[in-house]
Amino acid sequence: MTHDTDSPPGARPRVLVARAIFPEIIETLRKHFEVEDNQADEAWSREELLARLKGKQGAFTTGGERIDAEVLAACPQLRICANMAVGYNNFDIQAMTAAGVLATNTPDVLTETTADFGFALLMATARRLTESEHFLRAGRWGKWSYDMFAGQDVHGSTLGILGMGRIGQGIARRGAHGFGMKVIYHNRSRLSPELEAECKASYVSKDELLRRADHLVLVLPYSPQSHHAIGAAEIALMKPTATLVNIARGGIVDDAALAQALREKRIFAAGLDVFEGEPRVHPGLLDLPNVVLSPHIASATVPTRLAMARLAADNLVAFLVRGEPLTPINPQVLARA
Ligand code: 8YV
Repeated sequence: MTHDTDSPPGARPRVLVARAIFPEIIETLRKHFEVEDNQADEAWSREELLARLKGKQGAFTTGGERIDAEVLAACPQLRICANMAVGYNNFDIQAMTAAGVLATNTPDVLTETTADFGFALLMATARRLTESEHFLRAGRWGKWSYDMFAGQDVHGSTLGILGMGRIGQGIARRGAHGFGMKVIYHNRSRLSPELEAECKASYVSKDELLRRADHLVLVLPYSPQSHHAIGAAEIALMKPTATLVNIARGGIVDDAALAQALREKRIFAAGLDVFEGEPRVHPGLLDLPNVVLSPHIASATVPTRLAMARLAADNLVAFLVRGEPLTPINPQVLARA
């Protein structure tokens, strides 16, 4: 598809930055583009986003901006959306490819940081860290007792991983090499024998994963196929002593079913960094002691967030200036350009 270009020849491309971001990243973008940014970080409604995106060739997005056929039809000049996230379920890739709009994401730069956090959440969940801290802060610690905040062991236990991409492999390595865990996984495709050996991970069916895991970590991408991949029926297969950790996307777990299972102690505990409909959190989760909650921060370290922002910005420059994006999701668009 050819793109409308109502800018005069030689004019600098126009780029919209949808959310507040490191000022130095805005400075980089301003060296190459006319930039409209949102440093005030006021939430733009969809109508406002659409209005601001009109006439822009590039967009710097986060997981919160939905780019779909409606947006693409309204913005025929748009050529690239650079997502500051590895996940891109906010993009309708099929519609973007059909419209000749390139999509990029930020793989690799957040893998280890996100795997660290997944492990931290697993540990906090198994060892009841936040629940016990709340107890202490509330002045309720009066005496030692043999079963006070007794949790589940992490070392030597069976670690189940659903979704075995880069982050899943990072978690597997931490579990196998650092904590002597037995690692089992399920994924759409099986890893190569070399990678399985490196991660010390064995491939199993999803049912076997649910039945055997002492700690189950979800690291799969969200799609209509993975919607409610963990619901009441799946939770029913898990051990009553098991923990469930979700650092993938809200919507992969049926939060209502999980809240009920946790309330009835059908599994031991859960650690959740992502939620259906976030930043709203299912009210049934909020008053439960056996769930550790965090506000979608698995990639949030200063160096990693900077690296993600830099890669998103570099994708805009590399594509709009040189025609060569660094981490394209739909490179078919390039062949047609
Ligand atoms: C982002 C994430 O912070 O990379 C991802 O897929 O979920 C997080 O690292 C979030 O999507 C905002 O862009």
